Amino acid sequence: MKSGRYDNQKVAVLGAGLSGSAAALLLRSEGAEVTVLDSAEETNLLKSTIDNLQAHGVRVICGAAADKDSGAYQLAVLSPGIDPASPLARNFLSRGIETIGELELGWQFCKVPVIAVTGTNGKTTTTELLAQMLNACGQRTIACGNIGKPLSEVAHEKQAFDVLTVEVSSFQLEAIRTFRPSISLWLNFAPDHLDRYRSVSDYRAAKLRIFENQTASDVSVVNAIEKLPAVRPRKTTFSAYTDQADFRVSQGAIVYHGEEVLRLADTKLRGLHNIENLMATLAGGMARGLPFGEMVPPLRVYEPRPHRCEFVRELSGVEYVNDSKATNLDAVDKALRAQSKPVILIAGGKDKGFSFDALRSLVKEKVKSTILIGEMAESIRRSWNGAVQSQIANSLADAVERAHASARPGDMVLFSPGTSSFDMFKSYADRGDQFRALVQALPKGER
Ligand code: UMA
Repeated sequence: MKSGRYDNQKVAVLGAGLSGSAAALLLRSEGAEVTVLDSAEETNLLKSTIDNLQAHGVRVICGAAADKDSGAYQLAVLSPGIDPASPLARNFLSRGIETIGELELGWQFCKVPVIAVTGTNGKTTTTELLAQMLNACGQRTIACGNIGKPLSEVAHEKQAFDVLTVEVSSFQLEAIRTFRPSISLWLNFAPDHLDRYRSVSDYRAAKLRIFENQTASDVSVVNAIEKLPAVRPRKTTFSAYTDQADFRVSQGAIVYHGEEVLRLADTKLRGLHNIENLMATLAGGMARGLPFGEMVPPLRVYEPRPHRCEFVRELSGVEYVNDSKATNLDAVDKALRAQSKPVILIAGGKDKGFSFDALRSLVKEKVKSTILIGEMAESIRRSWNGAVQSQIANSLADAVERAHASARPGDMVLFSPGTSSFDMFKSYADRGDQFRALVQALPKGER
């Protein structure tokens, strides 16, 4: 084997998901002796992943043995979904083993500049918008990171890029050391992930690390409404809510310092939150030296991704909308504000440590009735008691049937859960796919 940066080092990779698998293969190609540890029993992990790791000479330890492993390692690489307080991570941290996140590992092997996109909502849309726009403008890039393809995987590949467009989550930023994007995008911030963080300020502090290693020669693109601490990189601001920003909205268009850049009616994206995603994308492209004239055409043709206020079907005058990607209250807030029709809201899911109280007045204003599902159903009913009529469904299928039975022509059935899906589904995408299939299967003309 050729010599690599981690030759003969013993490295533990925690987690055998997408990040862990990519990190292990990268480290292996750099000469490390790699052990992947995962708390789940082997039968619950993807056989193809384990087989592939073993075929590359990676040792895999699963289940209780992983949590208690006492091997000597020089470094541990943490997958983002693993809480540092979990038994698996604590076993390494308490022994003083140097631990970095998968994002940090991938960064150490990046040969081209990185644009990093964070925010509570809109990260995936903006990362995709940016990547599509940059490619259309001749700057070769790929959308990676939290969006699905780990940075360690991209850094390992031979494909030539000019820049990498990386969606970064708080979980990933939490475990960086030298990660330094040339351009950082801070879209917005709202409470989330309180099942992992002790407080909202801990969650915010993890996200703020995006700026930590940036210097005055880098650029930050930030939402003007956010009260961020002073940061070193040059700043470009945007907002759909104030005029005190470099990019703002005026007379149905995105405007930069008085110059009209993009008419909103010319894009396929709707809602103020999406306008901000477009502004951040334009600011990111500007920091890459692109003129507006080149950036605008690809933004006009961009189609929104599924599960984000996705129109599914109209049946007997009722619109069905899949917003399964709404995994926090801020996302439901934005989805509701974008609607003008009376809404029958299907919400609920895993208990992430926050209550739905904050949505109470908006729900009272916009929602005709709610149908609640999952672990949080009862608690949401209590939060909205007296503001709206609620019923609890015992499955998503039951919820869709109840919505269909109660909706009247002119109504909208909005599936915007407000929390994560893992109590009943594999992911938000699985949850949204199931909702779409249930709605498509509703019979015409029956109620
Ligand atoms: N595991 C343990 N011990 C634990 C917890 C988990 O061993 O205590 C194991 C699980 O058994 C599993 C593995 O860890 O085998 C999973 O690791 P992971 O949760 O980090 O999942 P990956 O497959 O590596 O996916 C991660 C991101 N997941 C999370 O942050 C939860 C993916 O983001 C990302 O696309 C992928 O890396 C590639 O970069 C998903 C996500 O939900 C979409 N992100 C959150 C969000 O957007 O809100 C932050």
